[in-house]
Amino acid sequence: MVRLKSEDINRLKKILQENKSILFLCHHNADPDAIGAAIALKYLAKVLNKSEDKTLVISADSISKLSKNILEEIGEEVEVVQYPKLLDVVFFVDTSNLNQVKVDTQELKSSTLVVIDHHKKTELSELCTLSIVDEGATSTCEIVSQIFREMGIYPPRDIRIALLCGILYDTKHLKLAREETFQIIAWLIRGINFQRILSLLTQEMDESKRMAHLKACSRMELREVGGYIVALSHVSSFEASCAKTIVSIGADVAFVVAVRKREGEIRVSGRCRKSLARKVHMGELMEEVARRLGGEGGGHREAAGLNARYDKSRSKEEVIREVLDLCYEIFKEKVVENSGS
Ligand SMILES: [Mn+2]
Repeated sequence: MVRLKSEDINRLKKILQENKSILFLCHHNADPDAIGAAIALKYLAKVLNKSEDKTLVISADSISKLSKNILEEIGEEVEVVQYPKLLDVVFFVDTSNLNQVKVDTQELKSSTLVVIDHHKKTELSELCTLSIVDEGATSTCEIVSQIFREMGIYPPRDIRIALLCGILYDTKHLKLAREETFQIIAWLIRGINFQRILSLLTQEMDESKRMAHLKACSRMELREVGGYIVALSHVSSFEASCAKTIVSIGADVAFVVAVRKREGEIRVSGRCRKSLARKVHMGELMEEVARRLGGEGGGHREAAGLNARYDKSRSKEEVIREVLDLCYEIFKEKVVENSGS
């Protein structure tokens, strides 16, 4: 079961009942899990607060293609904007870190903050009045579905479609599902065609993404440490997808850097095989690399990332080299640290 404290459920209910101006904020490039959970939470706010003049807004600085499919299917709207207007209550949905959103952090101080997420807890939780974070849950949609169950509210079909899409997406079409994931799905799916959900989550890969994968592979450098194959590469975008692809074709761990000159930003994505994730936590590793780069990072055991500022006076090549070396060095430290255990 998703571990929800009844005290947290009651506090959530109270926040939704007592406020009529709520922003549901999704992370950058909001995926179906973030969007599904935000849509469902917005619905929950709508049913719990009966006042006529409510302002309930879902916002993200960008949303993924699949998320657009889902929004179109169920006729829901999301505000796509950077630095959204903050409302009395701000929910961080499927978001563990302030770096994953573009918000005015000063202005945040005057809102009541809530985080609902399944990533590793960060200091964002401490800023929030209410934090419902379960690292064991496979998706934020699984947590939100459980909230509905515990409140005794059965969501309408469109909301259940959105939640199912989020669960299916984050479990990689159920490959990562747990027993309780299936229980939640059985509860949600009444009258819904499962193949329809799968088709909403299917799309042709963009040419630009295919190109990024190919470039990441052709630029790849391989190193070995402790019997593990470490792949290092760089692209200008799709770094997460590239890292995932490199692991899928044979590396034990992949670090892919993207330096974005225009945004003045360095992004790194790290992925590793499941067997290696038992030894090295990529989220912790990325947190450590980020600390050295003066940025912020984190994530799951097998997949993690970081953002840091890019000093424009330095060449891109030099920065890429330095960041990849740093990832490799810290990975090596972690492997050596854990090899005795
Ligand atoms: Mn998620």
